[in-house]
Amino acid sequence: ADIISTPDHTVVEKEGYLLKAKIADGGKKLRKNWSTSWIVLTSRKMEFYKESKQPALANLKPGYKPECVDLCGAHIEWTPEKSSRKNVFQITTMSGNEFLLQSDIDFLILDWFHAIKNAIDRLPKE
Ligand code: I3P
Repeated sequence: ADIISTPDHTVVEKEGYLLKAKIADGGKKLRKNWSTSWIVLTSRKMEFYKESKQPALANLKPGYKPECVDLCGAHIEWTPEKSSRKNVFQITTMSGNEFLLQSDIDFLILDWFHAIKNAIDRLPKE
């Protein structure tokens, strides 16, 4: 496969659609609201883009910024108790943001879990 490079020259390790729910912001609980997100994983961060029939166009609107998650010092764990859906894991950032990610497709969510876990394990813890 081609190596895809972002404008800041970080290599995209994985990208694709998952269901996402942000459940805490800076330690403050949020109401759970699942939505489909286009997710881009690089060595030290994840970006969540809004879903759209034309994702490239919607996300290139002037001023649009994807939600960016710093994986440095983050935790990842399976959290079956946090949802009635299957295949849910949680990412918790150093800043106290919590995201649930989900897919009904077993191999797909496993691939994502291991890709994110590997990225976290390669990074310094703080
Ligand atoms: C929530 C919504 C979520 C559900 C959540 C509900 O209701 O139905 O889909 O999470 O369950 O509270 P509302 O839209 O009224 O906020 P799951 O789909 O992950 O089960 P929860 O409160 O048990 O997290």
